[in-house]
Amino acid sequence: MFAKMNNVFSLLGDQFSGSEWFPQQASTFAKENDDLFFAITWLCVLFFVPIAGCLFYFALKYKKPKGAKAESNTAHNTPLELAWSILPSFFLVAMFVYGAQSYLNRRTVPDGANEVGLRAQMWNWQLDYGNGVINPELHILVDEPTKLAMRSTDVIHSVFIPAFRAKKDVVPGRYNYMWFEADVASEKVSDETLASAVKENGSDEWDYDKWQFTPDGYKFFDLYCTEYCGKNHSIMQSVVVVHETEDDLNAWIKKVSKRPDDGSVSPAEWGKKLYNQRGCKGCHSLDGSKRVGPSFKESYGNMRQLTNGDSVKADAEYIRNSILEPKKQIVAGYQPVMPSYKGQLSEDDIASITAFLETVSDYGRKVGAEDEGGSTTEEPTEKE
Ligand code: HEC
Ligand SMILES: [Cu+2]
Repeated sequence: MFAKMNNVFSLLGDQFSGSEWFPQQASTFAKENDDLFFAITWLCVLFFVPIAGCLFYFALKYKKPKGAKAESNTAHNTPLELAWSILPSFFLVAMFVYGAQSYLNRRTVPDGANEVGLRAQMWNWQLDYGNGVINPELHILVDEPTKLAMRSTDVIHSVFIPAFRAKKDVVPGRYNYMWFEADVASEKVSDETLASAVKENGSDEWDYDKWQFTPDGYKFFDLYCTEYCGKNHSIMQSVVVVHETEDDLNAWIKKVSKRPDDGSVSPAEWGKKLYNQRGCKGCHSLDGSKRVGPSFKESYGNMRQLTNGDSVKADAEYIRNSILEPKKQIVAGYQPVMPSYKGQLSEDDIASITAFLETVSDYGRKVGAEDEGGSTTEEPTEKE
């Protein structure tokens, strides 16, 4: 009977799950999810309309004039009452069975699923592809199950990929997981389109909203945080790229894994990329404004007042320590909330970030411009 009902649900769902209502269906869960949702919705409408209709009809029909005596009516109709109790209960049981089946399916990861680590933190996503390769974008394979092994470093976040109809909370202090199987691959835009977008976008942060494809030229699905997690919750977004072949996926992983050996990307450029991609940006501005942490405009080369009363110069060593063991030296006026990046950034990454910080600090290389005959700048320590 349930198999038959399934067809009915699917048919009902098909009629009403117009693509204008919901985002594209791009995973094996999507159709089942939408069918069930619309079937239940329309079933409820089907019951609601006659019930509400009768309510109004009887209210009017049996309306008594003011002052009339109310009379009790205990007559009842057993077959009628049995019918309207038992018949709807079949629908309720069916809803439960299909809902439970669907839920259990989502909690049971198929054997051999590809695993990607996910770390949520205020306010960004870090996807871990193993071997120290971490990137804010989620890249997976089409027609293969992917399992996300998820954790949070601070508060409760929630992963939501609307096109996959997949959503799960990420809770600090425990591992959680989810899985899905994408069945629509991301298209790649033409090389010309990509080249002109890269040129127009400039070297800085990539504008995903504007281009609707990634800096590597892939169209993407959205990934959101859907659990309010603080001030910048709304920018806690990323993208999912579905690759057609394993070679294509591996080529991408290789490309983002580290600074190219050929020297085509300078340490400072790489450092800037990491600043944008690895969550630093959410807490550290470049323009002097105070976010959760101090602005990088006043970090490198500046004298730092610590909460324990010490005063240290923010040199390369200090910056390295700040990144690997942020809780050891806390800058006065800030909370010890920076997560450690131990094991997440290579030595070259840290050196690159340091090089980048040097270029953006008022106390860094800008000042060093003197040496190259540039305009004379004040002594770093005199600036406030
Ligand atoms: C959740 C917010 C948060 C994130 C994300 C974060 N930081 Fe921090 N960071 C802080 C706070 C708060 C401080 C000041 C307190 C302290 O010293 O720990 C700080 C301090 C620092 C300092 C010392 C700055 C100074 O002027 O003394 C450096 C360097 C630094 N962070 C680098 C980074 C880098 C690099 C990243 C990214 C890879 C990063 N931070 C990510 C919050 C954050
Ligand atoms: Cu969040």
